[in-house]
Amino acid sequence: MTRLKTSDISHINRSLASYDQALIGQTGRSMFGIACHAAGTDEQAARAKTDGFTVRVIPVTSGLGVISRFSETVCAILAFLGFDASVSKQTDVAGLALAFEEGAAAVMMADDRRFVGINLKNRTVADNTVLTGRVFVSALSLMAGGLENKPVLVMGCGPVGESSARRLLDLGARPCLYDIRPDTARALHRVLAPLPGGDTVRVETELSRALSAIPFIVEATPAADTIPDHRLTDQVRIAAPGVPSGVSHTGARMIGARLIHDKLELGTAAMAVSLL
Ligand code: 2YG
Repeated sequence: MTRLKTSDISHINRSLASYDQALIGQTGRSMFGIACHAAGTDEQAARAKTDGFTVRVIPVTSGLGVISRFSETVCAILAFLGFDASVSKQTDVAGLALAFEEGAAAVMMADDRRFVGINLKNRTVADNTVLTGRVFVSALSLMAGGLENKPVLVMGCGPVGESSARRLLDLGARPCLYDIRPDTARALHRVLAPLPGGDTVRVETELSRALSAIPFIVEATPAADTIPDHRLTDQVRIAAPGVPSGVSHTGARMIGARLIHDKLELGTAAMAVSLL
């Protein structure tokens, strides 16, 4: 799993409003709306619940330690979405205890292994990896006008790719699994095959063939520039939860609104909505 750098996230706070507008243009729905689509909840009902839903973001110093601006950025995303969010004055155990003592509705925190939200009342755990896959597939579906019966290429068959493929099956799409390690793609195929729609799941070992045949792509790898610019046809639509982006800067300029990529926003929004 990729560890974010401060430089990955330092722009987020000041660009939330413009990113939200861009998403509305691309998908017809805001960050909050896409998160509701991923959670399968009604947007109006969810909005009503955010008021007074206090979320405490707790910096965690374990392992490789705090990422400067991480907690503040998570907090800014939550506040932008209408949650009553703040960064805890205390880190780690003290911060968690304080959240309970102050009656917070939920906490959000990340160590080197997991980034989670936890609803302190009903014990729901929102996992960033799982919800990032789900929310980017929702965004792709909204951008594409639905993915029912359509083949969708999933690049990267790790935890985000798996969550993406599961959501694709929920939406009636036909996941085509690719991983740089074919055995990883085959292992995911074995996991998905017994699920409803699992019989439509395919494994692709030749990336260039897949990219020339399938215009809908979920790029969930931790590598940069995995999709060569010359593969970016005017039919392609890409949701790219992988960090760094699998589409180059040149490629992103070429396909413009047909690419959705961010490093923290949509996943955090999906976590927050799933805690309501
Ligand atoms: O509290 C802190 O500042 C640090 N303990 C945060 C460490 C986060 C490590 N994890 C990552 O950087 C990413 N897995 C977060 C999610 C990226 C978006 N999918």
